Amino acid sequence: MKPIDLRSDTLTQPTPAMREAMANAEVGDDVFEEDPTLKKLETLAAKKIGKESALFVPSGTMGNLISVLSHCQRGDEVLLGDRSHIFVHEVGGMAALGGVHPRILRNNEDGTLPLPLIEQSIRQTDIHYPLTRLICLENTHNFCHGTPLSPEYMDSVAVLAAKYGLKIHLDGARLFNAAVALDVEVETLTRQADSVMFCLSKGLSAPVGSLVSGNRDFIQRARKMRKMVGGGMRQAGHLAAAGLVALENLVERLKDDHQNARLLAEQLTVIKGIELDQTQVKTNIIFFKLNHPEIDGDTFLSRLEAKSIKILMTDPGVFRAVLHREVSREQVETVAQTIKTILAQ
Ligand code: TLP
Repeated sequence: MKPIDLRSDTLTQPTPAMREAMANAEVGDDVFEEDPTLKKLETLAAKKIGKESALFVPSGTMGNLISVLSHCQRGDEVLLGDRSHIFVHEVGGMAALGGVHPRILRNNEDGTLPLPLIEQSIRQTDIHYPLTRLICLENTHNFCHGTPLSPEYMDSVAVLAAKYGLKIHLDGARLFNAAVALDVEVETLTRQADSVMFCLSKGLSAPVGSLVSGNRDFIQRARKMRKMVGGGMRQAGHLAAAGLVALENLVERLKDDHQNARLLAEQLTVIKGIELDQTQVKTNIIFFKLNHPEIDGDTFLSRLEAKSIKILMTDPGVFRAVLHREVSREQVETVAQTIKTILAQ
């Protein structure tokens, strides 16, 4: 039996339409900028994000890295959240590979960075200090319950950035989840940022790839950085073909994942031994704590696995479940029922 896999939306398999589009894609060598399908995807992405230009990259991690490297010089400082993916989950790439200095600000529970904290963290001109260059935001904020950041919040960060001459990079791995959840145009969440990364390979179900967008100059620098870190691809149009299907056909359905996440949260909240704040569930990601006198985190995971259900333990006793295209409403019911049975033992 195929497991119900809630570890991540990255586990989504390509749809039949994607497989067909990939097989039949017209391709060329993208380092020579001669792949027509890739160009089509980059043009569509730039249009959707509301920027001049876009660049296809193999992963979100690479997209964030080359964005930071394209904005910053060695020794520059970047302001970012202590729960941001770039800080926690990207192997310290900006420091290791770019000599860029991360300055960590404590995230609010909703994924925002407090505005006064941002302002007081911006360096004065002083011979002892690095230069503050960039603010990184994340929307939706994965490890802050998948919360979408509002256009109003993004606007207020942009006002600060403009006041101090800073750039903004948006890690929008799940940007389309944010737009769908808030029922706003994507552009209302990207107009504030100088660069935006979003992923095709999460809820949008494409097998590989992310896009970085920004103005023409920025994308020219990013293209060179991508080559430097080994991300210049050849007949990548085969991958882009799946991305086109994702952007054209799979955005609207993200609301089904959000509905399923709410349903799962509703059903888990009432189970004894689970601590979950339903009001925090706004997109496709749920976090909950296990508080059971006899069952610890590892036992819980292995009992779930024995029933063909997979979730992720992100900290001892803390779990993340991510809803996606391959988890149906019926399977949500099965997951909740199984958890109830395990914890009743
Ligand atoms: N997130 C993955 C894991 O790395 C944790 C997941 O399962 O959620 N930004 C954000 C906000 C992300 O959530 C991720 C992936 C990335 C960037 C990196 O994307 P990839 O995996 O394509 O490098």
